[in-house]
Amino acid sequence: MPDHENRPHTHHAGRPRALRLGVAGPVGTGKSSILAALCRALAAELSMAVVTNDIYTDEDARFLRSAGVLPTERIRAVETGACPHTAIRDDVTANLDAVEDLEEAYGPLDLVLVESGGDNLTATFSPALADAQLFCIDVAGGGDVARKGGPGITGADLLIVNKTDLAPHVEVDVAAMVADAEAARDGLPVLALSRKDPASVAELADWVRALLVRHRAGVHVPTDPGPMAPHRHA
Ligand SMILES: Nc1nc2c(ncn2[C@@H]2O[C@H](COP(=O)(O)OP(=O)(O)O)[C@@H](O)[C@H]2O)c(=O)[nH]1
Ligand SMILES: [Mg+2]
Repeated sequence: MPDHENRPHTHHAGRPRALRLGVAGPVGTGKSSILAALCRALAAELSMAVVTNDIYTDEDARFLRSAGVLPTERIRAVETGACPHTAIRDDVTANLDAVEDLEEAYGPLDLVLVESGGDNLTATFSPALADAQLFCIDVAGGGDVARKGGPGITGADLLIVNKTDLAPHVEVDVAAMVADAEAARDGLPVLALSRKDPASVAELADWVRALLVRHRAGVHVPTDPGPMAPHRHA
């Protein structure tokens, strides 16, 4: 068993450690934008930090720092090399170190957001890293994406169908896409989101608030959406 699976869930004096919320999904579906929106919505009431994962660069961290949504030092980049899913799933050590460094430096924190260096539909977070995870797809990827399945779509704590403002331009029926997603998820929630639709952003922030309440009460159980399909690295 890898060492990280034995790490304790550390607690700051009587207070549960920060909720670690992963945001996964294919490249370009809007993960960084979701992190920015959550920081904007919640940073006034919660002590937050962010960890980004990129294959070759710290592009996502720089985007978030320049968005000015959190003090820049609370945004850390993990450069994953190779397949980004490795660092969020198979060996999460670098990410756990980044999260723990942030908690050490700025704790107690309420919420740490971890953005995956999204590669495809199959990458999800290990429960050793994320207490809960969002999986993000977007209407621009096509109305059929929700039917393509994969562990993120079927098992993430929340599935986001993002960029609904673009639906008319790409001829996607959002309601049908959400219905397909719900059919694939056996009762787990689906949220149609656009950063241009403040009500949907507020709904997302409320979902995170409710999750945090459950985390603090010790009743949230991290679940594993399941492993990715077997594959090989050249
Ligand atoms: N129209 C629209 N564009 C969005 C929305 N969210 C993100 N985008 C755009 O989608 C692109 C990719 O977003 P980003 O957050 O970097 O995706 P990531 O690769 O998943 O982190 C950027 O050009 C964003 O401006 C949205 O709700 N509506
Ligand atoms: Mg990003």
